[in-house]
Amino acid sequence: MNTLLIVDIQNDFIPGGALSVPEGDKIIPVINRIQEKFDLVVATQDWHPKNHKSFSSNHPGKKVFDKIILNGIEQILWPDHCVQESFGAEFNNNFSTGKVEAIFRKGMETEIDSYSAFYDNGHIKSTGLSPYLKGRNVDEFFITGLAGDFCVYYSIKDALNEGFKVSVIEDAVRSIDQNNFLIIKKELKERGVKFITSNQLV
Ligand code: VGL
Ligand code: ZN
Repeated sequence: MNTLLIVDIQNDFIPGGALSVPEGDKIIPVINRIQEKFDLVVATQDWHPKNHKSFSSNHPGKKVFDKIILNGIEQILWPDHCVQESFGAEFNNNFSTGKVEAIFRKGMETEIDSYSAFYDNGHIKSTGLSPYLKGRNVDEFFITGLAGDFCVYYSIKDALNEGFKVSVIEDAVRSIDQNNFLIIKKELKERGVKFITSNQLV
């Protein structure tokens, strides 16, 4: 089963959004174009309650991008983003979702953040994505989306631990910090992750 995972193509991660990823909009036409090459397309959505503890606004005296320890785990404090049922949490209108068979939401527990499509950052709660993919006989998948240095990266690490093989479609990924992504790329390549461009898909 040729499978594509599309991470967080939501208004808040697109330029103009609350936590915008530089050039985040540029990957949408690529993602739209390649979906027809896949038998199974799955997407994720960051989906926070308004009182989520990853928001600096819920920590008086703290600023956006400050780091704190939240329930024993290092946490970057973000601007309010992807609040449930807000415009910012909606998929961007230019993103074609017709082929998306299932949507996995994450980040709903107020006390813990959840970057990965598979587990929260403390590995306490599963989203159900791993058993879903295994139930569809998927043992490898391609990944695209936002942000390369957070949700895409954490999703890949969890996927490797779950035994999946992963290929990153690099022209369909953008990061909050491109330098971070280059460091991540080196680490993931050493762990067997392939990096390709969309024109290499058959
Ligand atoms: C993300 C930071 C906070 C992401 C989500 O989708 O990469 N980053 N929430
Ligand atoms: Zn988030």
